[in-house]
Amino acid sequence: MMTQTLSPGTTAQPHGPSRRTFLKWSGVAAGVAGLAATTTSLGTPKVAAADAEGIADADRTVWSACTVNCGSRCPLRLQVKDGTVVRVLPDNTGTDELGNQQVRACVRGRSIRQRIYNPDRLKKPMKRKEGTKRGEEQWEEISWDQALTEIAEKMKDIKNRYGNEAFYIQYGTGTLGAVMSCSWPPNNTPMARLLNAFGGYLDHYSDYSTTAITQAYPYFYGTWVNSNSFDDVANSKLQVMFGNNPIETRMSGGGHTFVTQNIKREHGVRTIIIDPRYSETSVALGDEWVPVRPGTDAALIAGMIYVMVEENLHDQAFLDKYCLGFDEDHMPEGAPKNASYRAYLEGKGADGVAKTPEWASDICGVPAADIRRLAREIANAKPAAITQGWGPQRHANGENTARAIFLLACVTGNPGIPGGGTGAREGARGLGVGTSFYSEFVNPSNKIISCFSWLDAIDHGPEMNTFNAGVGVKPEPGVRGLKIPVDENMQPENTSLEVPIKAVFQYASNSLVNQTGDNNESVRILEDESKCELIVTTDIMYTVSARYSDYVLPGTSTSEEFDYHAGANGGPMAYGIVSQQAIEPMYETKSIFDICTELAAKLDLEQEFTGGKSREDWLREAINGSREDDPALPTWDEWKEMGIYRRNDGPVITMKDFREDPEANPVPTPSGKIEIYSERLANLAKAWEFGVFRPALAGDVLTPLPEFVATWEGALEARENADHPLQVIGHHFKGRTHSSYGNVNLLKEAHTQTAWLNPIDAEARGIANGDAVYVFNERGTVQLRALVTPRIIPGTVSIPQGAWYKPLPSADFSLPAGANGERPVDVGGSVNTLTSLHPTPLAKGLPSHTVLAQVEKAEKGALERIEAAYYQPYNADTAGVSKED
Ligand SMILES: Nc1nc2c(c(=O)[nH]1)N[C@H]1C(S)=C(S)[C@@H](COP(=O)(O)OP(=O)(O)OC[C@H]3O[C@@H](n4cnc5c(=O)[nH]c(N)nc54)[C@H](O)[C@@H]3O)O[C@H]1N2
Ligand SMILES: Nc1nc2c(c(=O)[nH]1)N[C@H]1C(S)=C(S)[C@@H](COP(=O)(O)OP(=O)(O)OC[C@H]3O[C@@H](n4cnc5c(=O)[nH]c(N)nc54)[C@H](O)[C@@H]3O)O[C@H]1N2
Ligand code: SF4
Ligand SMILES: [Mo]
Repeated sequence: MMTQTLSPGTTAQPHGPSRRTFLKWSGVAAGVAGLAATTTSLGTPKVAAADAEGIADADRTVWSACTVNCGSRCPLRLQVKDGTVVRVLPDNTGTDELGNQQVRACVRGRSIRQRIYNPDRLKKPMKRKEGTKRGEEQWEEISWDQALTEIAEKMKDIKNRYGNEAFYIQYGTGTLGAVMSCSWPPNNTPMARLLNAFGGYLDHYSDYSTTAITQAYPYFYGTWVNSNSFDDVANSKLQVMFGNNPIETRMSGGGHTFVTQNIKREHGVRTIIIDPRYSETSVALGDEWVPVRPGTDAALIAGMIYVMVEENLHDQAFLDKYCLGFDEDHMPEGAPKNASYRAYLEGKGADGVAKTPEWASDICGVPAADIRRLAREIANAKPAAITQGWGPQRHANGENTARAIFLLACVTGNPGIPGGGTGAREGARGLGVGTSFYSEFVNPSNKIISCFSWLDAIDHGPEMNTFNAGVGVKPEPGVRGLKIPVDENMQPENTSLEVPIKAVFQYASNSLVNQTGDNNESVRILEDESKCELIVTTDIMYTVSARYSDYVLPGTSTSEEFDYHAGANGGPMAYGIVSQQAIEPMYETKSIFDICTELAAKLDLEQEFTGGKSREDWLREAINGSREDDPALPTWDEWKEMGIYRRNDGPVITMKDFREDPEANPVPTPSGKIEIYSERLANLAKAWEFGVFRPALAGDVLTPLPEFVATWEGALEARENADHPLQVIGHHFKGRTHSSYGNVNLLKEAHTQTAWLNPIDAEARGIANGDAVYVFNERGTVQLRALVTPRIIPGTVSIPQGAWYKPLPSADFSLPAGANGERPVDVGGSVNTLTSLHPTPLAKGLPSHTVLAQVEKAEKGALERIEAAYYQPYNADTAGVSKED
């Protein structure tokens, strides 16, 4: 295949849904003069007429924020009239200058009214009716008092029978951008404070974003490091992005989008994007797109480094001074012979294969001549900013891919200098606002599992330990990831779980079903209530995950609360937002602070939970207290007025101290150097067990070097698998933040859920742009529209992740041969209907972008069915709700 450069104009667009035209509707509404706002329980209040500065006779304009987990964080000015949000205005402070920029909300934040006033909003506490199964959606509306009394009783009972390590706080990022309503990390959530007072809970390490890379870091750089910030690319001769798509994943106008485009415009730095897709970032910033098969970056990198070494273009001085493991002269004592990266390249290692560009090309799909050319260009551009997004590591053996990209930055001598970088994701400036609310109680349990292991811990917790499932002990505060203690000979120690997870608390999370993986299998495990006995979900929406819960508690949204939100923009600007409550809590919703306070009272822990302070007391204290370390910060009262506070702290140059003096400032690896060969990984590899709970698969291996590993359902298996020959990835998508905003019709119309398919693959299957297709494997089947586009490498399909799982009985479909008729058909198009729960080897993390499947054109009439389901609310009113009052 050719390395190609596309212009955005060549993208074919499928026909959008035609049943309703929300965009047209909103266009008309905006042209009408005067104000009319009415709230109904179903649907957004209708608003007419507003100019850029909003509606003239609104009662007030309130600083609020969009705080979902897109990695940006945007202030919103909500105009309120008669207790209703009638208009959403963007930031009107700051300038167009880098470091002082306006933080303009993206298309999602601007449509937040459609989330506040959404038909899916949860209104009252609900309980699964006695005698019905999880997922049957037979709900009883109950009072808050009854809900919290029953939950407290069940908690006491579970604690008596299993102890505190049977309690789990589910991964959830819907409000991670808040302080008092924070949803992640678990130990920074109100529920954690309550559970700590109650005796503790089983914690998790890492996150769904970065499980593999988080565990790759300790064995390479010793700890998590960022790369330099994007504004420092002004000092670079070349920018290389591996699976990094900030234009779509950091969409805020004040954020990475602004910074990257500003630098590109001002400095014209040549930018190479390595991605299976011609991403939005390729469109906006890319000078060259290098289409790579998913999961094969480590092979591409080995091929490039082979050329660099062959032509002596690598930075040997950097490798000698700062790294261990590149060549045989720089290995830890006691390492076997020919275990260095150079030996691996030269075919002297265990596999006996030289990592020539031809070898790499066969795996990754980039022509050998291009690999040679890219190797020369990247090595000769001094300095070069090499970054990775988190797509490359969200794969089976993504740990090695992450380390391979770090390695490329090291071989070219880039860490620790302006214009260079570490090969990690870009750094950013932040403000140090913190609260003691979450640190007053320490979790009495020291055990920790991977964020992705909770279904295993429900299913077979007491059999899990460090070696077979990555159970670990908590690292020191401030350190991310898993700690595996080692003895004096650097041999790992084993830690076991004692009890299964029996109670799951899920807040601002749709990870019970939609966001974890293998939706159908997740449902199967959750349906067995002898396993997990209590599932409590607090959300603003009636989500897929709510459907499989025992108690569903209606939460308030950001517009119904006040809070602090830390911002990050990939550049020199540090900022934070103080939001104000714009409207009264809708229906019977409550904030998570109030829910936990009332639950604490039922457990006789109210005083411990609140510490005798109100939510506002805690927040005021957090902000005013942070001024002791950083006196430039505004006071709580000042910040409430100004909404957003920003300042220019200059570019981030990561590992500068280490670069300047590695003896005085060693990295926290055992050797104090960057470890290209990791002795700890070599030792772990001997102790690690695969195949205990599920069959061991290709790629389940720990290697001391950042080698390419051929994995299950990877690019090489795709060739052998006649039934499921296509690789499937699920990129993060502008229409949603995961599943959040996934039920906003305006956004659904503007950004239709489609499966990206290359014309070569489409033609071979008789599929035209806009056709309805099945995408299926043995784990499940989705039905959605095809987007036939040269913007994706042949052999790969991308289904944007986060769409709402909508399973329908497969008997109602004409399933293609080879699809699993035992499982339903998901007409919502959730890529997690296809993904696997098989964890990555070291981190036990998400392999979300490692999937094989087949695509076939769907039967006549399928398009109509998809359209019918597309805008249908998921709401509880359509489920079997019995109302007591
Ligand atoms: N609009 C929007 N923005 C978001 C989110 C969202 O849902 N919507 N989610 C937010 C969150 S929580 C996170 S963690 C981040 C996620 O940010 P990322 O993890 O960086 O996002 P992805 O889309 O998974 O991957 C980035 C790119 O990697 C590519 N890719 C996939 N596999 C490979 C591979 O093997 N090699 C290479 N070189 N590229 C590969 C994808 O095509 C994609 O373009 O985004 C955040 N921002
Ligand atoms: N296949 C595949 N799966 C993936 C990924 C992938 O790339 N591919 N990416 C993974 C990543 S990186 C992540 S971070 C996870 C994200 O997974 P989740 O953290 O589960 O993210 P969301 O789906 O956005 O769910 C957030 C929930 O919070 C709720 N919420 C939003 N705002 C509020 C609020 O103000 N109050 C309350 N009470 N609730 C609120 C929303 O309604 C929503 O149900 O998904 C992961 N899943
Ligand atoms: S989704 Fe992200 S970029 Fe968009 S408004 Fe919200 S915080 Fe800002
Ligand atoms: Mo994420």
